[in-house]
Amino acid sequence: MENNIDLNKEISFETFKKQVLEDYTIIVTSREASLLGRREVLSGKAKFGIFGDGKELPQIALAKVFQKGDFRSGYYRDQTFMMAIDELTVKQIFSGLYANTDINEEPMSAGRQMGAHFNTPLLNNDGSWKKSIQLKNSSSDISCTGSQMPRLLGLAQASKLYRNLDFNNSKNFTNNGNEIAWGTIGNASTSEGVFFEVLNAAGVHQVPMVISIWDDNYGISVENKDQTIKEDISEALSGFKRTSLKKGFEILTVNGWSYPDLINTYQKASDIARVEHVPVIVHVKELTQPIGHSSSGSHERYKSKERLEWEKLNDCNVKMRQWIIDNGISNEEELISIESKCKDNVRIFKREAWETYITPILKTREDYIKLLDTLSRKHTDYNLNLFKSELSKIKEPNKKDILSNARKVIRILINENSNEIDSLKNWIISFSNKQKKIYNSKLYNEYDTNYKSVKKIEPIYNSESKKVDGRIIIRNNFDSLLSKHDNLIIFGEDSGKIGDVNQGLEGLQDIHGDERVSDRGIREASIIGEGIGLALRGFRPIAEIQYLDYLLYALQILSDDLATLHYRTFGRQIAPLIIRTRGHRLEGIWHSGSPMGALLSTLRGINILVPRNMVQASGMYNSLLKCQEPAVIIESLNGYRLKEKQPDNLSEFTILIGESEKIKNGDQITIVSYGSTLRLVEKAAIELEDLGVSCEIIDVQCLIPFDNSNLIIESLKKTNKLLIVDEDLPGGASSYILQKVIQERDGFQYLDSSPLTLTSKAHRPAYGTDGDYFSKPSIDDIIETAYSIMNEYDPNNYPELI
Ligand SMILES: Cc1ncc(C[n+]2csc(CCOP(=O)(O)OP(=O)(O)O)c2C)c(N)n1
Ligand SMILES: [Mg+2]
Repeated sequence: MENNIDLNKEISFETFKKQVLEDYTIIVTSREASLLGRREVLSGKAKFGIFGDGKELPQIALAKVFQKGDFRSGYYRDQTFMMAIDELTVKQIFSGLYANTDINEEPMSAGRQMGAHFNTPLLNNDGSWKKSIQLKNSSSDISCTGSQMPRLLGLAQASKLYRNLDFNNSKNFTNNGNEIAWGTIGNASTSEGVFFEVLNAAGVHQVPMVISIWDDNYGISVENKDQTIKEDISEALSGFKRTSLKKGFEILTVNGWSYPDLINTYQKASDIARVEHVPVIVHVKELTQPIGHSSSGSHERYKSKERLEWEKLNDCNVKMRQWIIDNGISNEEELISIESKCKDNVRIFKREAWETYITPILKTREDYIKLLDTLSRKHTDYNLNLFKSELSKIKEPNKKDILSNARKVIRILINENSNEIDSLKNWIISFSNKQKKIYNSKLYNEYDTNYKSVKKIEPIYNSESKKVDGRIIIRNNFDSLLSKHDNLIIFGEDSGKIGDVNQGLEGLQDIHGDERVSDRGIREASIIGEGIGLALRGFRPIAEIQYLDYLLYALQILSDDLATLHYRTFGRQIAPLIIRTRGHRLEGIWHSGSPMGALLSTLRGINILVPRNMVQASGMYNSLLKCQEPAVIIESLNGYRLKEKQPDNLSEFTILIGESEKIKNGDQITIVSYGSTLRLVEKAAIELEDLGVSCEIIDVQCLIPFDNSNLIIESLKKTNKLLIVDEDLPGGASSYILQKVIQERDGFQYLDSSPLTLTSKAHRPAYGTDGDYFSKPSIDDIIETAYSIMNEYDPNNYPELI
């Protein structure tokens, strides 16, 4: 249904008519899919449905100007657009609704996302990048309203940068930066903070971004009068509008039911953004929701009779139909025939999607029931037929119904032994393992491009290497990295002109240019979004968040978007964004946090690296730039002025991501730590030796991935005692480490005494030296806690200290 036409070319009436009727076919098909989709939910075949009804027509107009190389960052209403650019079929809409887990049938997420969350593949099957310049691209939708905006900024920013930057394979992603990033957002979602944050940034940077606001006057039940100042988002945004003297947005408004106006408006928006790199807002008004917000409720509950009547009359599909007839393009008879064909087609594809979905499940049930029958014949004392009849009478079974039935049978037969029971157990294990691949895989990169592909290269020192401040090492390493990787760009608050607040980028803007090392406004969420979008378009961005404490502003986007991206696209998209920040030991409530537990519980899907010094940190950047992985690196704030030897092979030497490092040998107690507290542990260990305690110190370096070569377990086999020290809250990252060691790696068996964690207090750290001493673990605390473990184990030789 490719519907690109050259809107400036004179065409014959027949060609025009053909185009119009093709467009009409798409909107009618799309509407019918919405109507039948909703019915599938109400009849229980699907769990939840949200559709693009009432927004069909503007999406046809948008699709006409959407070119290869362009990107969409939108939301759940865009099914008509996806159909119009040939990236979504009716069968796929229904496969999504049923949560078919076959990626070939449900290419958006292999059943992981609810329907109507769209994307196009950006990676080939081997994990290599597709040439997005040859494709019509969509970044992957998420449900959180407004969260498509931050990444939209990066998608647009990439075009801006590509106008001036050229690198090895940049032609795979761009044609001189002429690509537009197209955003779509609902009227109510413009109330979200990130919407305004991104708008401001896009206006400042003048990037080729076109944001369509689908305005149906509602956000579920809440009307514009309760959502938006002046009840009108384009009016509210008038201060963002460009003038003859000042740069800003072009703001266009159009009614969503007017086919010719929509086509003209989108042509205009496209020209302005593509050629001039001016961002554009298209406020599409007077849209409707013919079947309400979603399948979870009816809009008759909150819309007045008059509004419902108005929506019927102003339905964009109805108006398009009227326009076709009024302008003599077609007639009633021809349109009825088109509509009837569309309905038939949707019904056929719906049925096909259902058959494709349910057939393998029915086959699984059949296989299982055969095993159950054999089991029944063997164990006649048990009424296993009951299980069979219960399962057989389910008309549309889920995999859960089958597996749960089988697991219950095993429990019933707990006191029996037979080959038949063994067969059923094997079947359960094999079926469950298959499901792991389907539901629990691809949280992290599993392609050959992942961190495991990076070989260890040791730092090389020569005899003349002098010790310098850590920040010099990291700066020189960044300098070398920028020369080596021409698609590397670094940006953040104060990162450009002064080279970051700790001068780890000092002077690098002068050397590498203000496009590659640059300042950004104070807007953490959209700094991260910018990084995500740039990473999707071939750049290797390092997005800098000034302090770890301020990562919280970006945590929602990191968690909802970046962390889920690879998983939710079943490995078809990845954003190898590196987030650089610094944290741990400064002073005060908002400058010394170490909320690692918060990160660990919200950022699964992103690597979390915690270097103790700048050589180690540099090695991590070097490794990450050799592979395709999203990661957060938290540099130690008090590490910039520590003296270290600078390696000769800057940008080359690597750290094996996920490997811990043994810092000191010992045989009585294992102390595990990372980051700034690691140095305290090293100091404490010297005094502990004087007290007769021999400590083995392990720096985990990476929290995700974690201790891949099991250094901690190896150490426990020797010491049989464990202390974990960090400056997160009690129950934070130290408990994560404990769970990994004790439960996941089965470390319990090697312990002779209770494992302990030593953390900061539960409150944010108080200010000043004493605030720190009484809030966070000190050397004294570490000595006493490690010693207490020895005291518990052997009180005769280690008498109580305090
Ligand atoms: C952050 C967040 N808050 C709330 C919701 C629940 N929610 C889903 S859609 C929606 C309304 C969105 O309205 P609008 O932006 O106008 O889009 P429409 O559905 O009308 O096209 C809400 C509140 C959500 N998904 N995400
Ligand atoms: Mg709305």
